[in-house]
Parts: sequence; structure tokens; C-alpha cells
Amino acid sequence: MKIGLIGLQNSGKTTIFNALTGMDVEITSYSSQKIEPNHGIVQVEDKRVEKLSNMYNPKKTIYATIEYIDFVGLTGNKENNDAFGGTGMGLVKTADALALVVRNFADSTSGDSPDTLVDVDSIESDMIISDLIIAEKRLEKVELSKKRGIKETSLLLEEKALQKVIAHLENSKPIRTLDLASDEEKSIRGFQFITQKPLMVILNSDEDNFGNNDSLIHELEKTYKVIEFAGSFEMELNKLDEEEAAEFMLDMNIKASARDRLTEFSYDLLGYCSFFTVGEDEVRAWTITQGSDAVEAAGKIHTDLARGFIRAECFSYNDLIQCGSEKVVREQGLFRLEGKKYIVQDGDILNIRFSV
Ligand SMILES: Nc1nc2c(ncn2[C@@H]2O[C@H](COP(=O)(O)OP(=O)(O)OP(=O)(O)O)[C@@H](O)[C@H]2O)c(=O)[nH]1
Ligand SMILES: [Mg+2]
Repeated sequence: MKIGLIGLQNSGKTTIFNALTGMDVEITSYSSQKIEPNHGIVQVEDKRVEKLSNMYNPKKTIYATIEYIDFVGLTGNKENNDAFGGTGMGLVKTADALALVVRNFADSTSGDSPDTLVDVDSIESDMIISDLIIAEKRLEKVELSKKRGIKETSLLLEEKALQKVIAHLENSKPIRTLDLASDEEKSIRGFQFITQKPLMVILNSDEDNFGNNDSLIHELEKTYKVIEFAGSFEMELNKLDEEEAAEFMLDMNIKASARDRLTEFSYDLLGYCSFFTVGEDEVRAWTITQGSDAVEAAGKIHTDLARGFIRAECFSYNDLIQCGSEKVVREQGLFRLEGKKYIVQDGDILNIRFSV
């Protein structure tokens, strides 16, 4: 899973990126103008993987990972140009979800107090403009093709979808709130519109006001999924040993590390869950969307496994723990053979039988 950190200049994106990844990218109080995004990969902590690894003693243990991309700061919608078309923003399209970091502390250089709702609106309208530019350009091309006599159904479907998209964007609404039929959605998927991506808001609060922003969070939650961080504070926690960090977190009433909180939040937002593969060679966690079937899960591992899918051997992590061994799982009749349509459950342990 890939999550892009976006936001206005000096909103604390790099600070939060450091807090999440444990990296130590330079923080500046002035806008760094650094165009190249920062990349960091973090493991998804999962006690279940640890336990499975202890049980199977594999050569390799592989956790699921989340990649974070820390983008250059946006300037807001003042020039009314395509902020997301600029250099350094190209990778936004590759993200599975975007995390919008908003400043909830006084700007250290200007002293400006935060104006979070205005900031969120300004980014949202930047994103809307960017999508609008793409959609309008494409619609022009589609109309041109039609004039030239091309009347394929796929083209007409795309035209209809684009018209809906444009009308919605012109109403200042993001595509993620537009109801498209699934074939319409498919016809525009290739454009990877930014406002179609799942979006969460990271309220980046000062150490002093962290935990006291209920009314602001409530306001934001009318539109967005919101999570609060104390960016600077949580970045500093990485420099402490575990015990010290735990004490500071208790003081601030922070329940888990920035990394673990955002992981859980993202899985929730995106509706992701995990399944496992186990064996002598490798114990590994995989991430899929809830509601995925066995073939989709197989495809995560390798396209050949989806293509040549025969059956999924399946038992659940909880059953395994309760039984104590795979042998007892089988004896208790909890070891199953599932077909293509089987909906994979969080914590399933799968072995795909296939032939290509
Ligand atoms: N008080 C306070 N200051 C913060 C917090 N997070 C970041 N800052 C400060 O805000 C300034 C900018 O932080 P960065 O993390 O570089 O912000 P950015 O969004 O990456 O900035 P650009 O990449 O230039 O757009 C620095 O002076 C940070 O110390 C926070 O949670 N509280
Ligand atoms: Mg930065």
C-alpha cells in the first residue's frame, strides 16, 4: 500500500513522515522547495506474523509494508493553476490513498495562527482543478473522435462518465463523492483522478493543544476521516528508547505510535485486511481489500496462481492458535478447501493449489 502525504508548505509533512518512518529527513521552518519527494517504507506490525513465524520457524518472515511518499508543499490556490501538475507531484497518481496534512500550530516563521478548515478547502480545490483540467482535455478529444465518426460504445460510455465527472467537479465536489455506475467508473479509471482517491486528513497539532481539538475534528469529520498527530512531539519520540517514549506517550494520552495508529487508520479507511501464507521457507502477510475472493487473493501472490487457480486450502489463524498446531486443526475438521468464490477473511491462512 502506498500513501502520499500532501499539504500546504510548512504544514509538517516531512515532520510526520519522519515520525512515521523513523527516518531523519531535514525539517525546515522555511519552505524547502525540495522537489524530489521523500520515500520511506514501514512494516505493518502484526503480532500474528510473529506468532506464525515462531510456529513454523521459516527461513524468511515477511511483514506487509506501507510506503509513504512525502511530497513538496503546495502553495494554495492563489494562482489558480494546476498545482498537482507541477514537478515533483507526478507520483501522486501512484498512491493508493492520500493523507492531507494540515497545520494546527502557529507557523514558526510568520507566527500565523492555524486556519485548518481554510487550508483543507484550498487543497481540495487545487485537486479539483487538476482533475478538471484532465477531464476537460480528455472530453475534447472524445468529442473530436466522435466528429470523425468514431461511435464505439466504449467511447460513448467514457463521454457520459466524463460529463458526469466534469459537472460534479464544477460544483466544487471531489469525484470520490460521485456515484458512478461500475462500467462508467471503469471507463475513467485510467486517468487516476486525484479527487477519486481515498483521502484522510491528518490534523497536525501542537504539543500544547493535542487532544483538545474535538470541535475542530468534529467539523472536519463531516467531510473527511480525521486522525490527530502531534507531529513534532511524535517525531522526537523516535529518538528515545522504548520505555522513555512510552512514558511520554502516556503523559500525552497517545495510545500507540504514529506508525501503528496510521496503519490501523489506513486499513480501516481503505477497507483492507490481511491473509497469511505459511511454510518452512516463508511466513508472509498479504494485504487485500475486504470482500476479495480467493482468486483475487491468489493474484496478490502471483498472477499464475490466479490464472491457474484450482482450490484454496484454508484455515484461520485463530483456529490455529486455539488448536496449537496445524495437525490438530485438521483433526478438528477446521481445515477447509475453498473454491474461487470464497470470500477471504481477515486472518485466513491460505495455500493456493493451481496448475498452469
Ligand atoms: N509546533 C509545531 N511545529 C511543527 C509541527 N510539525 C512541524 N512543525 C514545524 O513546522 C515547520 C515545517 O515543518 P516540515 O515538516 O518541514 O513541513 P513540510 O510540510 O514538510 O514543509 P515543506 O516540505 O516545505 O512544504 C518546521 O519548523 C517544523 O518544526 C508540530 O506538530 N508542532
Ligand atoms: Mg517537507
